[in-house]
Amino acid sequence: MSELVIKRFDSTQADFSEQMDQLLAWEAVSDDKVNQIVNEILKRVRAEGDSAVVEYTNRFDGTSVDHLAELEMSAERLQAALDGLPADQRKALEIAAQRVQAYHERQKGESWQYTEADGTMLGQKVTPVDRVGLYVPGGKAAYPSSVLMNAMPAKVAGVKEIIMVVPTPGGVVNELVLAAACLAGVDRVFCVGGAQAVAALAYGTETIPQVDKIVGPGNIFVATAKRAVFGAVGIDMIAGPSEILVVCDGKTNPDWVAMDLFSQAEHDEDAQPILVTPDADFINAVEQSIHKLLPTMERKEIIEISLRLRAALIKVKDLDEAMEVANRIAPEHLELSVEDPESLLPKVRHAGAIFMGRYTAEALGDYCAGPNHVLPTSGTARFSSPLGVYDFQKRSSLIMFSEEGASVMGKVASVLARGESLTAHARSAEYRIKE
Ligand code: HSO
Ligand code: ZN
Repeated sequence: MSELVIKRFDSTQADFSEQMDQLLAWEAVSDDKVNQIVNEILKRVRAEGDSAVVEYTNRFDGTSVDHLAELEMSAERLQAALDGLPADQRKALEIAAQRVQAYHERQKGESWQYTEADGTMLGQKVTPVDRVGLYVPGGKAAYPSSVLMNAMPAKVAGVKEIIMVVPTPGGVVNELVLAAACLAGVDRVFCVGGAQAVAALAYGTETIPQVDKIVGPGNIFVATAKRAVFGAVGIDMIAGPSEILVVCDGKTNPDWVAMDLFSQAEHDEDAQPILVTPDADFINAVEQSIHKLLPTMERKEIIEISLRLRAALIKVKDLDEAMEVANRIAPEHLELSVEDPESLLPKVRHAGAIFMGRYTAEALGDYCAGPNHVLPTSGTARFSSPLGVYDFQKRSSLIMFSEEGASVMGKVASVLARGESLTAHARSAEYRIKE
């Protein structure tokens, strides 16, 4: 392959703004062929249930089962996966789970109500989603940490049942994924994947129960299926490739910054690692570190493509301008690798997660800091938030009028209803007006 060249930008260049647009251009793939295949799968699973799921799973994952029940992992099997982990893995998973739980406990929304002078009561009642489906990818992106990050907030919210689906191509089961599912309190696990798994969760089959919301990442077939079943069930966000933006004052060890950029680049050839700094020499230093460290990386092929395609080293005037660039990009992960991160914090408006100070490697957030690692990507941090307990809670409005309140507000409602020519509304309200 040709020499690795990483794009460099300078905010003083006249076309800096257009260059940024190009850098950030990311088309969420939507493919007619994929849509067609997915629609066919959804239709068949909806109509035929178990037998269609079995057929697709045998075809795509190379299994040979007669009944879907054969693809369910028993509770004992999940426990055995947890018990079979090497001690250090188990300990690390437990510490991570504890910290994720403690963090998410604080996110729990509570019901509230208040009473007006005439005795009328208003409020909001918070309830969990009843049943959640958790999609876990097989193969290259099977992350036990993601099982924790998706399942624990649902648990904390009080979701009664979590049904996990995970493809096991060639019958290969990821023990760490099962162990994480056990630890997080996942109720049932089926070894099915793809659009057929999403369809089964959305519509229910004889064996797989219908859920109310489907969360978790997946390939283009899974993402397309999730989009298609939205409405019949809730879904979480559709995640794009991982991103990291490091804002640095030039005083962090350049090897650390290079490795932080690698840490997201290694997820995916399409991942986007960006450095923004006012220090031109530091850009050179980080680039040197990149060239020095890249050959030592296990996933160097993936990292290199990500660096080549989507990375950028951006020189700005000062840290204030760095924050403007960061807000424009609205990155999934924002590292403030500076002396005084607290002074920059008020300037951050759009970021999925903010990692403050030189010691705060983004990787800690991926595993064990406590906050969720399912974060808005592709600039969607402008309007959305990390996956959280609130995604598994719903709110119902509470209204209880006193006789007095019904009379006073009945007059108001009546006027408004007649303005809309809705006389049943008006008369319903008027019945309650006291003479
Ligand atoms: N950084 C990923 C999450 C993850 N990292 C899982 C390691 N394992 C989300 O962007
Ligand atoms: Zn990661």
